[in-house]
Amino acid sequence: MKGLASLFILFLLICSVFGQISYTIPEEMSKGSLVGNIANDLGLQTSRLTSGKARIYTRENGEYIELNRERGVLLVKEKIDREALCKQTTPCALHFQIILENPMEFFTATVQITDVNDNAPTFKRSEIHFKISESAIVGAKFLLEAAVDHDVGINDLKSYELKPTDNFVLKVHSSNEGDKNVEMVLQKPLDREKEEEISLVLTAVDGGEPQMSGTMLILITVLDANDNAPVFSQSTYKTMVTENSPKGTVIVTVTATDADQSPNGKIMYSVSNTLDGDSLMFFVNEENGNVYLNGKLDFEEKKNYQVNIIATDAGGLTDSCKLIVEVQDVNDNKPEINIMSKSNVISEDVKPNTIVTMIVIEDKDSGENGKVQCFTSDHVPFHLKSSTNNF
Ligand SMILES: [Ca+2]
Ligand SMILES: [Ca+2]
Ligand SMILES: [Ca+2]
Ligand SMILES: [Ca+2]
Repeated sequence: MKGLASLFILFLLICSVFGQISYTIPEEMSKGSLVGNIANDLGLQTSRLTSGKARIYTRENGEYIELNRERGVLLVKEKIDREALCKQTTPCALHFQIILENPMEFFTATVQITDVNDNAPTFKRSEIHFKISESAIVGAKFLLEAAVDHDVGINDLKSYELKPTDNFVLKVHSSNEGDKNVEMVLQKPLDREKEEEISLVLTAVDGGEPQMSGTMLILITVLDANDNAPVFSQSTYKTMVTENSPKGTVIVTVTATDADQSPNGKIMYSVSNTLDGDSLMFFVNEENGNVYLNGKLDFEEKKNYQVNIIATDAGGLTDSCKLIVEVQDVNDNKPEINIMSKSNVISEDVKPNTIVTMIVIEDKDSGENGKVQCFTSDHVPFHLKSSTNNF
């Protein structure tokens, strides 16, 4: 093959006429399109092309161009795709010879193929997923995928755009090899409680006319961090309980909420210990906040209780509320009669309204329940008279 080529070159050298012609056409021209009027440009008659059996000789590049001897023109024989022919190499050109016989002549022809913006920048994937903690710090970087544009020059990839820009900004680094490294950088902290799913669109545009673009969807799932403490719906709960309520009675339900996701938002309730032992009288269900009576109340002994109830999330953040329990009296005490002094013997001539005995009446209940009325039996020669309180 090499021998043949050398022979051919030698043969060409023997033919003493040299000429050179160059055309420039855009890629993707349809079959039959005019490349150039070669007869005119080389100063040849079309009859000479016919008689000389003018033909194209090419050793590579396939047969993209044909010679029409009758018209003396070069035509597109097969649609040319610059990208397939030259990839990223520029300039892109077809080189061939036009050979004539009788006498033998040859001309060197070059057809330069210019790029048309017929490729949009494309991403390998249509979407990309990230899971990012809401505690991620500002400046945290996330590598994205670079887009590829098969065109060259201004028709190649020009820039990127990321939208929306609420939380992230785009950083594009160009390496020495010409590759572009695309990153998104956190510029405003995420908040799962506000936005749990974020979608962004990365757009790559080229510099062609008209401009072409490609997009990639960026889906971000914001992972929860324990950045919210539980909050009680009321800072103080007040309730009234009758003193005869049995142990286990639900006296109130406290509620706290936590904006975080489970387990950071899972709340456990507890009664805070107190020095005076008040806390022992109540018990809270750690899951639902129901507060139960945990002992026997006695209004006469203690009329109100105050305890703190704590809500704790799984991460140890807390809130507390005050629970004030007022004990209500019930009539559970009989009046008690105590005789303070008595005269065992009364003279028959004693004068009316003489005090014969002193009685003290006591009822431990209060209010109406503690009010006492005293009566004597009918038909006795005595009557009751109240002096001071209870006497
Ligand atoms: Ca192109
Ligand atoms: Ca392009
Ligand atoms: Ca929390
Ligand atoms: Ca959170």
